[in-house]
Amino acid sequence: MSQVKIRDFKNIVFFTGAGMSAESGVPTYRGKGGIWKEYNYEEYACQAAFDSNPEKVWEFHNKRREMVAKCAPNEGHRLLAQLEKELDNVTIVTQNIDGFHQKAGAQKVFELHGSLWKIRDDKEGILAETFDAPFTAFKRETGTYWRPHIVWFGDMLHADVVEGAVQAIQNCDLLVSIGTSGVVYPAAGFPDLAKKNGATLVEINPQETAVSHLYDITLRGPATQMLPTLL
Ligand code: BV8
Repeated sequence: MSQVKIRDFKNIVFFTGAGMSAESGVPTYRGKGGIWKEYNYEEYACQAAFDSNPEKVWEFHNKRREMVAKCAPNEGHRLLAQLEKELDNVTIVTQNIDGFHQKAGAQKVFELHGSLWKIRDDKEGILAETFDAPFTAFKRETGTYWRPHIVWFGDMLHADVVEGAVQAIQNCDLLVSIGTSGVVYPAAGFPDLAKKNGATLVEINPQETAVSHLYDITLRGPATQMLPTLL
């Protein structure tokens, strides 16, 4: 049982990574079967690749749309959404792009790395959302292309999202990190902001991570089993 109980805290942030959706069947990035083990992001998931071969980049992202569309939020996503409804101040800051927190009913979600379901036309400056899987109308009549609204390596994170996420993290008294390897910056540095402001930090991950030393409590197990021990 965990000696930390969520209801003993007032301002709670759940900081999630790909491990949050592992039990939904969505592959993680760096573990066994990880996405970046199978695909070189420089060929399929970065601005330069998109500029030189948008069709190839869309083929990769449509594979991911179809694969995620076959999966569903798990017990862990549902529990976080329920806690957000029940408690006064719960915020979810996610590195995930699958939209499963929202699909499970969560409202206050900051998507640090964008969304698989959002698209944008940088030339026209427009943002849209489509759950088509696959999304085939990526070449626009204007001759421009819809781009996945995803923060790729080398992209700046979206300032408004970072501002909201950092504000919640700096004001929290409990940060629970779930399913992240803590290697991608600037996101990986965010939990330290909470620590510097005196928050209690809990890490839920079956494995030791690059940032485990930051955490007051580490729960070594899968999210759906470890989260209930915090109730
Ligand atoms: C930036 C998009 C400023 C979504 C991703 C050189 C050139 C350019 C940049 C850099 C550079 N060197 C360093 C950088 C910065 C770079 C970076 O940090 N690189 C790292 C790898 C060294 N960061 C950036 O580029 C960021 N932008 O810095 O802008 C800038 C600009 C120009 C030049 C310099 C700086 C943008 C980062 C965003 C990258 N986008 N993907 C997509 O395509 O899918 S990366 C990818 O990593 C995802 O976004 C993912 O969210 C993120 C983090 O991964 P995790 O979520 O932690 O997943 P992972 O698989 O790693 O771990 C899963 C964990 O779950 C494991 O620990 C496992 O044990 C655990 N687990 C498994 N099962 C369970 C579980 N846990 C609980 N329960 C379970 N059941």
